Amino acid sequence: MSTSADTTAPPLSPLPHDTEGLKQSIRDAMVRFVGKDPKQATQRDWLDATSFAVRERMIERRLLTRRQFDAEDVKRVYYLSMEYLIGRMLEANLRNTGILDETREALAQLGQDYDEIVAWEDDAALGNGGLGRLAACILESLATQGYPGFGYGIRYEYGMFRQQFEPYRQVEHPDNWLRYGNPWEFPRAERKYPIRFYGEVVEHHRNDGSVHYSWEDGEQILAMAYDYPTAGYGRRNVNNLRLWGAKATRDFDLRYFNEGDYIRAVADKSQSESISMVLYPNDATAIGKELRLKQEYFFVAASLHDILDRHTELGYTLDDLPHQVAIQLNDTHPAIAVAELMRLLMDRHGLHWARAWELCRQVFAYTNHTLMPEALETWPVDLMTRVLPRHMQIIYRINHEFLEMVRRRFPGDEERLKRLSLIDEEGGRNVRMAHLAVVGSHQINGVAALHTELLKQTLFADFYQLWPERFVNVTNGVTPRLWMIQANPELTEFLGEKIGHDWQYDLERLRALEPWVADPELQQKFQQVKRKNKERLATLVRERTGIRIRTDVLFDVQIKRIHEYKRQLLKLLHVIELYNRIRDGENVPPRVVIFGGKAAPGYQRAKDIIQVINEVADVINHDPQVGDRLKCVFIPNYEVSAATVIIPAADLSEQISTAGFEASGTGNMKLALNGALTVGTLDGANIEIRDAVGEDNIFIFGMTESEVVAHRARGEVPEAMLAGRPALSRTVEMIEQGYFTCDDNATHAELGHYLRHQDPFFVLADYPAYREACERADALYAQPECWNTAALTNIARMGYFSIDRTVRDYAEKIWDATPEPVAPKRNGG
Ligand code: CBF
Repeated sequence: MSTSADTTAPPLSPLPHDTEGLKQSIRDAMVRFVGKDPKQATQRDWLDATSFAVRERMIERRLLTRRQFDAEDVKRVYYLSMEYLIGRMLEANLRNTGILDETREALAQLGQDYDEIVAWEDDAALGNGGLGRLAACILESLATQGYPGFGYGIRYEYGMFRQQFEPYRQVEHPDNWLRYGNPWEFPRAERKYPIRFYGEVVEHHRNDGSVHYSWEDGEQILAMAYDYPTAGYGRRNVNNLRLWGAKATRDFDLRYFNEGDYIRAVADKSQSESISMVLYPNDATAIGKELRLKQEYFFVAASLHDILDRHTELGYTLDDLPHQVAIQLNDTHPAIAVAELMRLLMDRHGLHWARAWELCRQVFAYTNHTLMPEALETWPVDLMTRVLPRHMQIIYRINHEFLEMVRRRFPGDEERLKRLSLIDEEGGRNVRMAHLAVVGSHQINGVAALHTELLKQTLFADFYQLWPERFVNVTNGVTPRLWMIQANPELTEFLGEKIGHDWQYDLERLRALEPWVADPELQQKFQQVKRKNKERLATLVRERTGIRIRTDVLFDVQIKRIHEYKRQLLKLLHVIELYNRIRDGENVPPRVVIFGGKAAPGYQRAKDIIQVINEVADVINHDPQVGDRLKCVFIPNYEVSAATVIIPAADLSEQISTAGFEASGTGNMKLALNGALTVGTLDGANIEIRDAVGEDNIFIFGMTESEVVAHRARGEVPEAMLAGRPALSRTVEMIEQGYFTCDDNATHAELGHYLRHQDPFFVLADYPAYREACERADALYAQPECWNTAALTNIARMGYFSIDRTVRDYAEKIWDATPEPVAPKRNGG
């Protein structure tokens, strides 16, 4: 039971939430916090002043939430994630706090245009793609449903790079999102923890014969907390996202200052602060850098220290940990937490191994987000021993005890021991972080049904055999607050008129739309909404690329990270074939094809794909014979705020990864929720989307996961797929012969060669089925009533893919946590 919760704290005086009150707060904030006379203020100043006014109201609720949690003995859920892809905060916070309309009006009365003001905010892009966006959705849902759930991560000074095409190839520019300060964050100078790296482990022998270890010397860096309040939608709960920034320790500074070496002191200071400087821009590709390992340990160590401090400050004992604390490891990135918690419990709190291990295992759970071997982190033992010597010792001991247990269950099975070991002995010795996460967790989950099955059958088959009860599936979801209410206000209004607003809190209630999906009047309104959204997107396209697109044709959208397995090349081959058919005089249904997504900077193949798409697009878009029958656009710098414009305008959602490779996908859910029909493989959550929306309302094509495995085993040369397929052969030849390039034949030739001779993700093998699926889509689009019925059916049946269901699944299957909604005060406010 919590003993130190301050239930006697004086009540906060509520701030007004009406237009007049907000107007006053914004004006005051302009003077008091921004330091400007409203007459001289710029639009960015208005953005800041408005943010401060909203923040005041959020923090009031944050304190109430905290007081209630402290008083009520709640179990807290901590989400440890290296990435949070949040996007812009002002509009999200206004919406969730319930004061968006009032603020819009307040700004109007102050002579400001709300839409122009919010557009000044930089996206908080502290993540790469799906994994980081999922983390942001989960935090929002935890608050919305009233769970005591908190995020921990890194306050990167530079987030995801800004992508430009110069002129066709991706060039990365730094994302200095904090350069003008950030009105949303609360720096907590008092929450600073020293984090050690390097040094040595000292053994202390006690009188009773026991041995105690301490980790000493090396280098210390401070982790300082920055808090970002996270508001629940339609609730008073406001949770917290705590991001850690690196600071040099004072001792560290003083050493060199005292030696008179000012320059060295300052240089070393920034060197140590570089830990939180930049997000690694990789997604499902390998990373292996000392700095990355240090980043991982840095945020994990600070978070665990903070969690244990809070736990004890609230009066709980270490034995209470499993009842009060659940820690979710978002992928392997925070897996070092298992060794760190062991270290803290033993070396700092004096627990013996067995008890510490028991507690650890009850507290941690691990989410796996990928099966791709190159994306599963491993760290060289030498590196780990140097950077985190005590942790390496602990990992050895965990491994030893674990392998002893396996030996007892499978005597003489040396191969199994090698497969299961936390240390990979092949090709240099490496610590397998996924194995550490599995062994240290009471539950392991995949993020879609197929993905979890594949985890059990392939990647973690040996672990599954040991502990089948630890493996559960939690299919991903998306927040309807951002991906519907904010992104698609017209559709939100349209739904409100027809079925009310309950779906905003319980997405399954969209089902109420089903009886009307074929209603002509409703369909007409839906089409009007889509058209408006297409116009909005056409403006964005014009502003970012200079290309003008029609809004009365099918919008075919593929937006996601650029990766071979996601198969942007499959779409590109289709685009080229359409181009050829138009030039051959065929009557091809018109369409606009839209790509968006970033390639990891070191991923040359992905960058080649971007370049070639841009070059193909340039030829098509300038061909007078094609005109506006086909346009191909690659929107630069795809980010959350751009996604909120692209997704509501889409008709066709491209989810065309090679089956067995996309863990889940969440773009597939966002697009279907907004009434786009999916053309997709039976991969990731596409399978569950098909089950939900029905075979007739989705265009499924291509090899299944087991067919892919069989196809690979046959070892056919990709080129063989071109035999008897003249249109496809012509397309590949055009690429390899440099038809679309003026000055870079080599890249095109190389890509053509890659398709013909390597094609590791079976683009050519799946192409005929893909083209046929696109034709089915065209045929349906030519019948607007049928298309609209299918689109509206998609919307009506997407309830399962709400992040709220996902979070409830985690709470029930993994965390054993219950919601604690903050009660409204009797007099409102
Ligand atoms: O689970 C969220 C997403 O994570 C990834 O983006 C990842 O980084 N591993 C996967 O690629 C997606 O399939 C998944 O939806």
